[in-house]
Amino acid sequence: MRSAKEMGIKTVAIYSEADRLSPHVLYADQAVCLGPPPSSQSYLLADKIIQVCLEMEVDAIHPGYGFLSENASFSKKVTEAGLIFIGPSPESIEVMGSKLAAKQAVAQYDIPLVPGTEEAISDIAAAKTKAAEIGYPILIKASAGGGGKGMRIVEQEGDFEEQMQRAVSEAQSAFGDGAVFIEKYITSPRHIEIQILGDQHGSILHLFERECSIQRRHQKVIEEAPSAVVSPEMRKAMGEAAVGVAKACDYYGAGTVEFIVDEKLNFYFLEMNTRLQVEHPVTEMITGKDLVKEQIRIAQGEKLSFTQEDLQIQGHAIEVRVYAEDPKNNFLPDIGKLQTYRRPQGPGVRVDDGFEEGMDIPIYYDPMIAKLITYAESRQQAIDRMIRAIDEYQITGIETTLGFCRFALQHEAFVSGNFDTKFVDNYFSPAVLSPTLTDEEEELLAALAVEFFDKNKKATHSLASTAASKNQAGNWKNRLR
Ligand code: MV4
Repeated sequence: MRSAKEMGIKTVAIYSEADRLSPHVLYADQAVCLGPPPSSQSYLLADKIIQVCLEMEVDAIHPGYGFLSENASFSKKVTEAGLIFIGPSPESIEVMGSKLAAKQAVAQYDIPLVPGTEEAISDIAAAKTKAAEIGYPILIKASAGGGGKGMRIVEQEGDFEEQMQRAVSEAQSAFGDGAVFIEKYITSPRHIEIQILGDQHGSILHLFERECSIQRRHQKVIEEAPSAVVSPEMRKAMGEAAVGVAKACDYYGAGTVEFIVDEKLNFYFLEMNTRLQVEHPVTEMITGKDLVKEQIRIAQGEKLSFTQEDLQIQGHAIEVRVYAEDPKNNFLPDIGKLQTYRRPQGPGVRVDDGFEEGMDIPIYYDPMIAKLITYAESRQQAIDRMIRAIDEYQITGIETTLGFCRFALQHEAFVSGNFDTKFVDNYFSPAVLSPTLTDEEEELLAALAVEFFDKNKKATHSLASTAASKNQAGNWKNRLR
């Protein structure tokens, strides 16, 4: 909406009853309530949304991310209603929504793929032969899956049949499509993706990579651009491969081509996301391009106003996702009221969020409450700035993943760039968030406690025994370093 406003375009927000006072509702020129909080009764009501748009005489729909943003039938209905869908064609969405169709579409384009089958497995004996050829461990994936859903690792031949049967029945019940295929399992990959922009006149460009390896259970936690391990040559090769993937489905709009990268820095195409992604701000920071404005211009039928050669990486950007989850309690969603909510500020800090102080975090949607982005000249400066911004962020009333992100950003593996998608499994445990004190620090705290005891009994109690004071001690310890 900010991008639209800068372009002189008026906006209409749609919202559910849970979001009546959300910033996006107050920011828009007009707002319409769709219905009760559950998304099945509000944000997923394709026909109702289109009907509202026709009544309000809007020109175009920006589908955001999540909800209906990658729904081919929605985008088709939007167009058929005479409205503009700010995104790719229904055909592109459809092809990339099927992992097998995507693999087949890119087959003529010389795109590196993980060794595996190009077609759905129908004959278990033949698949077993193929798996032996590829070598174990292998991964069974659901064609209709994505984002880690419907995957099964098979460590050895003896487990193949059983795992295959499970994968097929899981895919059938979860996606209504039992098609599965197999790939060599890359044990500890990095996740690196390329941002694409294509216009409706056949030009497709890439806006370099984002590294998204720091994730937990397929939920990204930290993203950055550029990647610490991608050389200019590798960037060029990945960029060209990504443009090839986009060409293979006649892509237009903003999109992301996802690769996994093995420890030898070989990269393989995995899937394409046919929407603007959550982590797009890091690309905006390093390229100076407003991706939402570009999406709108493309949807209006304009040609891209720049070439591949015009694009350059300037500086380094990092994004951390702030979830209302408790990292000390297995990342359980933590609902409640935002008692205190003060954003960090200052040079190179951007906050994209959806709440204000005093608001309740609803239970109905994704627990992500904000994205905190920092930008600086170098990677290390962007890290330092992010730690500074995390320390400035004041959130009380709910637990968040900020402390967990702080831990990750300071970790030697992150700082050196030597990490992969196993980072959280390898290094995180709740104990790292409650640092134990040195003897000297404990003595100091004890002395302080005695001092307070003399003055005020209540203060002693709160200093020595509440969880809050433990956190204080943790912060204080960090400051000593
Ligand atoms: C893989 C893989 C290893 N080998 N494919 C997970 C999300 C989905 N987009 C594909 N995923 C993976 N596919 C092969 N052949 C490992 C993953 C994977 C992963 C990929 C990217 C980011 C995080 C991940 C976490 C676990 C597994």
